[in-house]
Amino acid sequence: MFKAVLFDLDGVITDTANYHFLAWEKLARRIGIVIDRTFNEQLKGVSREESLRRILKYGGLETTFTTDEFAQMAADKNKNYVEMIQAVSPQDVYPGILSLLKALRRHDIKIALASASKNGPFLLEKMALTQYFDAIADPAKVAESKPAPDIFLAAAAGVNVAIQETIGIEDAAAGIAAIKAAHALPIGVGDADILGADIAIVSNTRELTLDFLTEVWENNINI
Ligand code: B16
Ligand code: MG
Repeated sequence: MFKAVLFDLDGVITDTANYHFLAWEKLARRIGIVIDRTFNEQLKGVSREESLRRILKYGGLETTFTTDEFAQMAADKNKNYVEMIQAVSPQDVYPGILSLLKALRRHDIKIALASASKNGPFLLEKMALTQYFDAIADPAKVAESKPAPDIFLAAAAGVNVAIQETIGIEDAAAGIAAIKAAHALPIGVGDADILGADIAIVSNTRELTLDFLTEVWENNINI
C-alpha cells in the first residue's frame, strides 16, 4: 500500500489554474502578446519565471527586456494573481478533495503538497486545508522546477516516505513528467491527450477516492 500522496495544487485542489491564465493573459496583452488556453497548457505547473520566459519566446520578445523589466513583469503578474485569489474560500475546493484528504488521514497515509506555486501555503489557508497537510514542499528551495522531479522528492522527504511508496496527483504535463522522473506513481487530472495515455487519469476530481487510488496502486497499470 502507498504511504503518502503528493498533491499538486493549481488544477488539482482548486481551479487557480484559470486565475494564473487570466493574469498571464493580461500581462502578455500589455506587451502585445496574445496567448490562448492551448498555449497555456505549456505554463501549467511551470514556475513563474519560466512561464514568463515561455510567453516572451512565444511572442518573439525573448531578447527585448532587461533583467529588471523581466522581474517587474513577473511581480506585476503575481500582484494581479494575488488580488484574484483573495476571495478563494473553502467552497472553491474541487469536489472530492476534502473527502479524499479525510480518508487519507483516517488511514494514516501522509499528505504533502508538491506545488510549484509560492502562493501555495496562502491558498491552503484560504481553503482551510492547511491542517490536513503533513508537509508543504517549498518551491523556492528546490533546484529545478517541474518537469524536474525535485519538488516531488522534497514533498516525499518532508513526510519521511520513500518516493517509491507515494502517489503523485497532477493536472499538468510538466507535473506528470516530474512525478515519473521522481519514480512516484502518477495519477492525472484532465485529458489523456495532454497528460499521456500511459497513466491513470480522472476527468473529474470527484473520482479521486481512496478506493480509486488503492486500485491504481494495486494494479500499477493504466486505468
Ligand atoms: P506562483 P502547481 C503552479 O502551481 C502553476 O500551475 C503554474 O501555472 C504557476 O506558474 C506556478 O505554480 C508558480 O506559481 O507564481 O504562484 O509561484 O500547478 O504546481 O500547483
Ligand atoms: Mg497544477
